[in-house]
Amino acid sequence: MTAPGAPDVVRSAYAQLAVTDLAKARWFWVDMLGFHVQYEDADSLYLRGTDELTHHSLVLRRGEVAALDHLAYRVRTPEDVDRAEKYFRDLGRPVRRVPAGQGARGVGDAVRVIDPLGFPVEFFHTIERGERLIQRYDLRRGAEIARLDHFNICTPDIPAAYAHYQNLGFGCSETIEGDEHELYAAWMYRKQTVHDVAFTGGAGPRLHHVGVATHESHHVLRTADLFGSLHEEKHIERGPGRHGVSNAFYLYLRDPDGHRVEIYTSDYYTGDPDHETYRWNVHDDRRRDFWGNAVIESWYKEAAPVLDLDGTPQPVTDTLLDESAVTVGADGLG
Ligand code: 4SX
Ligand code: FE2
Ligand code: CA
Repeated sequence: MTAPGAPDVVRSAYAQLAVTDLAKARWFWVDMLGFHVQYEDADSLYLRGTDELTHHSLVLRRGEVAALDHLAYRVRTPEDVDRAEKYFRDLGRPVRRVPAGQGARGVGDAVRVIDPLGFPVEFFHTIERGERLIQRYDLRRGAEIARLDHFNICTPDIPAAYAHYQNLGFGCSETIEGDEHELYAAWMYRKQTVHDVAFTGGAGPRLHHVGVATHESHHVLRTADLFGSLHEEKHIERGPGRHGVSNAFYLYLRDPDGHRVEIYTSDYYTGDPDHETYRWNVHDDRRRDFWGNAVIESWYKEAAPVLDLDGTPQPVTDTLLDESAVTVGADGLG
């Protein structure tokens, strides 16, 4: 249940990543994935998918270290920005108001916080519109990215992450649980898809991946073929495959800085008010790949550091999961 005073979150809206080489990042995200460049200068790239009408869903900015600068959620009304400010202040968290023009380009009045899980998160309502590109087939290329779908974050305390997002009014579509219903992972949403955010157990706060949607499974396969053809197959980390959780068709890639992106398509509608959580047992080998293919270790272990509100990398707390968890499979690894 939504906590009193919590802001009304619409959806996961954009991620801002620090990258060490903007030209290399441009090759990966624009040339290979097909993101549309909405704005660029010497220090930043503002990107969106073809279905998005808002100014950007991904900001890449030049930085000394590869890291997550912040995640951003859009809220329902301008008053929800004020609500977010008060909500996180009352939780005793670091909070900073970011007036229009001082934060990300195109974004209006916003608030940035370090949330209880240690993540830098922005809440905004107002954002500039982009030209409609939905039927600009002539502009499509590479993976033909349509929109941002979700964030996946690493945190050592999955029940705490679940509670925090439940307080923000998020529903839970699916979980991975142990035999005693210990929570190993959860997928939570505001928009009517499987998720806006999911949690991977492990040292945190770290960004596991950004999930971006393409329309059809053949776009996912084509993306893998493109990297193979150019002998850039080192960027392919996991897949293509079919997830158990979410039923999506997927491919995980690593960008030139090691930031992980998931090309994701064909999950399902979760908007009914009585939508029930679907629970996977951690011993079910179909949970993460429906065909039972093993998940490569780097996928469980590697993730990006996150910055604080001043742009300094934050310390990472190790996993709370104990040794016994390792025996049930990779979901128990730190
Ligand atoms: O690997 S999982 O099948 O658990 C999975 C991972 C399902 C959906 C996702 O978006 C994801 O990143
Ligand atoms: Fe994902
Ligand atoms: Ca590989």
